[in-house]
Amino acid sequence: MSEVTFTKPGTLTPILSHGWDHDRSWTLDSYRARGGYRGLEKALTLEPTQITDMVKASGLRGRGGAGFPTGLKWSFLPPDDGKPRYLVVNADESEPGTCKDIPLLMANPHALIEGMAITARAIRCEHAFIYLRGEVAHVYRRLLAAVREAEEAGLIGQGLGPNGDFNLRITAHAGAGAYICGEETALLDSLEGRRGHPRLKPPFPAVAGLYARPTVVNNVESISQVPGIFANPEGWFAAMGTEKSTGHGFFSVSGHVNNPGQFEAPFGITMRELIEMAGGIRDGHQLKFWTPGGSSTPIFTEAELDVPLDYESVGAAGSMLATRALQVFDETTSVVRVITRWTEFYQHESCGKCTPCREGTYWMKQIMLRLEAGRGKPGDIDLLDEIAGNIAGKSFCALGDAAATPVRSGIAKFREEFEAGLTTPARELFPYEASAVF
Ligand code: L3W
Ligand code: SF4
Repeated sequence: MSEVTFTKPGTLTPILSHGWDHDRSWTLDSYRARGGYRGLEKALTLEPTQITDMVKASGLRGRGGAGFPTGLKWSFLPPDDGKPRYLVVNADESEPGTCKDIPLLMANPHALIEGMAITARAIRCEHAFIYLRGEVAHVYRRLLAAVREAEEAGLIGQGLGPNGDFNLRITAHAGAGAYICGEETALLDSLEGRRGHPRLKPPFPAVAGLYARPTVVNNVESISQVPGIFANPEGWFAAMGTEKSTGHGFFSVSGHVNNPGQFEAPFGITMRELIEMAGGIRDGHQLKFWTPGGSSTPIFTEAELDVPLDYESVGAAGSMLATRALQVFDETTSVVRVITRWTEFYQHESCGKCTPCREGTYWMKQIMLRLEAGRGKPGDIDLLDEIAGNIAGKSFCALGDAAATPVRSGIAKFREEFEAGLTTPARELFPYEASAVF
């Protein structure tokens, strides 16, 4: 099989995606042939605090959306009292446009298992969980097979390591397909067998998480990055990316480009470069808007194409890097239609626990549907903006903010299209056939 090649060598960094096109890349044999499990071998010779310190020094930040420093999160766990403490991997990938963890799990599940073993060693955990999005039965089967392979090869299990004191059991659990279960505390409720509702924080999971015990919750990509930090020379990870957003990650380019896909690159790459690597905007069309981090982040336009894609620069430009779900929309797209679909999604996924989100997402949906149909009422746009303003910052968890964000950002950047929705249906201004990608 050929190596992965890219149009711009040196700009992309196929590390986690290295070998994705190898025959049966997901097997233990293939992973080991690519150097897999060398990081764990090294980590097992270190003290837990040394492992955490190395992850801190790497600058690795959470890849699930918030970008919280990974090593710092591990260090929040209270001292070991001999009772259980847990690692939970958040594999409930569901944010619209976010599609990096599932291909990673399919092509390279052992990177996650090795990363879990190193993390477990660092936080002195003997039972770790993977909470997987419920709809992806094929990924669940692959994960179960990979965990079994690692057990049979003696990489995880009981009495392992140079001193025979490394014990780890991994349980993969499939959820039931609720977006809210990607919120870390709702995930923990769901894993405990309850309905997934966010918990009040603090206490953070690091102090009282699964079964009220200290728990680290990290995203699939975050944990899959850990082996590389130990298998490579010191400073390797921190040398990539920018000063505060170190390393590399997946940039998932979807929508109106010629070759959508996963592009693994150092932080600080720009959208202009990524669109070029994705074969450009589809032929004969121009960029209209894009999302830097999925549907929950303020939208960008051509003006932000050269913003370095790192947490600080995207934040300074008025949005969030979040999950690096870069959805591209060309001039055939109705902003109102896209935001209506996202609003329907958030309304459907709202868990109903708090009033601003439960009621507000429903009202926003009603207005967005009217505007999409060209039957908006006078005052609808200001009302919509006001409702979104009453959800953002006033809801119990981040889903409320997420629902309000695209609405407010759409009105701010494309108000004329919302105004057109008072009289003209989106399907007349932007025929669906013209904007469809597939
Ligand atoms: C201990 C403290 N731990 C913070 C931990 C906290 C969590 C992490 C980040 O949301 C974002 C959200 C979405 N002691 C701590 C502490 N922690 N202070 O640090 O916490 P937080 O609250 O900033 O973020 P979060 O609740 O984890 C994640 C955004 O991502 N997002 C992502 C969506 C992605 C999906 C998907 O499909 N993968 O849903 C999109 O925008 O809005 O801002 O672990 O415990 N003092
Ligand atoms: Fe549930 Fe929405 Fe409130 Fe979050 S913001 S707790 S999803 S109702």
